[in-house]
Amino acid sequence: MLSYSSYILIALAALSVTCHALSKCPGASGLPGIPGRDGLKGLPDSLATKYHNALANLERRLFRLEAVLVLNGKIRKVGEKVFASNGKRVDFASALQSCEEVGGTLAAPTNEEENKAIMDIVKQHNQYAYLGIRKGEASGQFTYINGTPLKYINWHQHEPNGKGREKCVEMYTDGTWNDKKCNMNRLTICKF
Ligand code: MMA
Ligand code: CA
Repeated sequence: MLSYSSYILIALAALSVTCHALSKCPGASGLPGIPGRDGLKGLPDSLATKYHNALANLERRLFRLEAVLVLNGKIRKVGEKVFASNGKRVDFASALQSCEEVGGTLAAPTNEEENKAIMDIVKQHNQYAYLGIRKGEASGQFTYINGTPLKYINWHQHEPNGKGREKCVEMYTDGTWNDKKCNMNRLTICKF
């Protein structure tokens, strides 16, 4: 049987995970994203302290797990974003599907630092990867999967050259991009 306070603790933990995912955590207590004792309004002091400490502990445990994954080369972190591959080479639609199935999407660099992080994974596997960029049916422009315009590009010299026949984009091992047909087998790299 769970106590009343356990339920609140679980709810707070869930809230914290959700707000981290949305990068919209409630403010301010020293630890980013963890409400301070006085941020837990309406709770008795002793409970607020308990919940604050429990959440701070969860954050330390998450930090530790992520550090191990980074150490082992399983993930790359850039700001709030995490990039990771399942090591599989599949067509564009299957790559996107496997990322979305686990709550991510196909990785698409929005700046040089992200491009480098994704390139490191491409190099690690020595396999070109599909990026989360495709040619819009209506606009004829390359956009992110969600349809928004590109903030950053890193085309290889003379690319894109597909003249509409190459609607997907692959990353080469030097980090430059090539427009490419969508039915090739390319490394899957997801963003979370
Ligand atoms: C291939 C194909 C194209 C790319 C050229 C570069 C011959 O076509 O990968 O997408 O632009 O190579 O030479
Ligand atoms: Ca091309």
